[in-house]
Amino acid sequence: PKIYKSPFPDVPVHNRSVFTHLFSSTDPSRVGEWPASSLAYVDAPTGTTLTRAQVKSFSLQLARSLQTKLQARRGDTVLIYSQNSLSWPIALFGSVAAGLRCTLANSAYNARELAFQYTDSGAKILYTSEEGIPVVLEMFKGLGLSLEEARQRIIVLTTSLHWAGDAYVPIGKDAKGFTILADLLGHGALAHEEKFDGDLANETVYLCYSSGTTGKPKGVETTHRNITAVIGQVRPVFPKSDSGPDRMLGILPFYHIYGAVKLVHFPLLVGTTVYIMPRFDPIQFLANIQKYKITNSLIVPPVLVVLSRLPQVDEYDLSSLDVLFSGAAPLGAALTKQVKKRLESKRKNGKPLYILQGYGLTETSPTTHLLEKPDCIRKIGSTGILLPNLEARLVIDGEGEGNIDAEEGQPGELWIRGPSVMKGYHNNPSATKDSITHDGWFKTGDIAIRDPEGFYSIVDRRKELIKYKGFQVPPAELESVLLTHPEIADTAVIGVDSAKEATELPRAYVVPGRPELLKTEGQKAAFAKGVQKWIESKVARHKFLRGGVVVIDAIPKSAAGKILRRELREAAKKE
Ligand code: AYL
Repeated sequence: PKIYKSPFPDVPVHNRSVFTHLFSSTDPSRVGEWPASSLAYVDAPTGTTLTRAQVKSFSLQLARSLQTKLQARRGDTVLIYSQNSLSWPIALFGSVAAGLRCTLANSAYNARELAFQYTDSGAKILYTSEEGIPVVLEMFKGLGLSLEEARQRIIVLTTSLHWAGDAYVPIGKDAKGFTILADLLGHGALAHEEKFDGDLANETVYLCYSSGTTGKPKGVETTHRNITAVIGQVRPVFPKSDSGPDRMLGILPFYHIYGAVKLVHFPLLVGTTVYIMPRFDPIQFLANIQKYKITNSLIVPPVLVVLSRLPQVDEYDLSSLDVLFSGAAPLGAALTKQVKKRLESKRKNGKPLYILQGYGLTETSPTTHLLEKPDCIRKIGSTGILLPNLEARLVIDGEGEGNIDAEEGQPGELWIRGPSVMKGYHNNPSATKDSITHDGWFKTGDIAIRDPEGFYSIVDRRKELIKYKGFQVPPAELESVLLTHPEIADTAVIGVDSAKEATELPRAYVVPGRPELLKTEGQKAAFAKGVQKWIESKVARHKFLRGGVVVIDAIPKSAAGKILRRELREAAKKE
């Protein structure tokens, strides 16, 4: 095979747990490499801060209560269901310090979606924000638990809190009758994280959900080594600002591996402060950049659309901004240029704005490729170079002759090997076997081209996955929901491109159960609208059928009964 190696020298891969790697130090005035009093996270709306020492201390306090009050044991799984907040990293690192694995759920999930992940991951304890309580209670009710039983499993992450002297004071809506995070702090602390005498580095620490190349979401087993490796691999390549320490604006959701690694873990390693926003809001985004003199932010392509159009962009001083880093979906060169020009033209300091790109997957923890500052114009549109310690192949299907490596410069399916590739899919050996070869190559399902200088571009997707604004929308899941509609006989879901919003939009093709009732175009359109509305009561927002519902006579399928998505996609492109 034709194996491409990273042009960067390998970085050391440690045999350590996530908690020890990030928080231990021989110097008591430091947490990891950084001063204990340095700010780790700041709540952007209120300005409340958490130092590195506080994150470590609160985590060890929580870890103790998880063990003594909630009887959590090493290997147990906890689920985090909350938008970003200062409490979020404490919940995560406290659980990790107690030896638990964390499964991270989309905070927009409804009770059905949450129940799937809670059950599939084998979680017991569940963290939720106040807003999430009704959904969580509905879920537990559906699982047959009494209110009392449900309460014993819930920890409420009050969304705002402040630090007053020695006390951690939550402010927030009423969560009476529930254990809140603050109740579990201040009852002593573990002296160090829970010990383990097994192969800790190879133990699963996180379970994010991804549909992979096909089917429904699956738990991705991310190990301690995956995480400590990937943050080390990113470190030498990730852009730094020229003007001193970076201040990062955190808008990506922490429950997605992109946010969890780049906003929660990586900043602790490299000494950055993260200004946390509960969710993306365009005006707050601009206001916070100005207020906190933000130097960089990780985004998804639709954020650039907002920055290219929003009139208020001109009202804020964004001159501190050094880097906007896009990932999770394709980013066009034209949009990149437009935003760069608009933001730079307003600057009096003449500083360039770097709009960079990265690529990765939940299964690769996630980043595998990054574009560096000096290449931002020269290689615009490229997702960058392979990170240290990684190897890549570009493979084409040899039609019966097995897998053949593409010629140099030709497209092929990107395969990745290295220490940041997941252990496998949780409880799903067959999906694991389909996606990781016996010699450790992970098949991404993306089609890429590598130029002679080693820059990769993603040109197509082989897998059925749809991406709405960076969020995964597994068509198989929407199809199974649609098939529960009494008037739908068959269905297929694909993504259609929206250049305007820089995203794909999920679209359903549906075969009506009683076609004789839909004779006129008007009747069909009304039926389609009805289905589009109906799905909104069944799934989280990012899965809404924004690309429309199309009534057709039959779904194109192969002889084996597989949906021919490519045919539908090609037809949609011609519209
Ligand atoms: P998942 N260009 C095109 N497609 C992309 C890109 C990109 N830059 N990044 C991700 N994708 C698609 O698991 C691709 O189809 O992880 C890939 O298989 O939600 C799929 O998204 C994976 O989706 C970074 C930059 C992480 C990006 C990421 C993406 C994590 C998304 C770290 O630095």
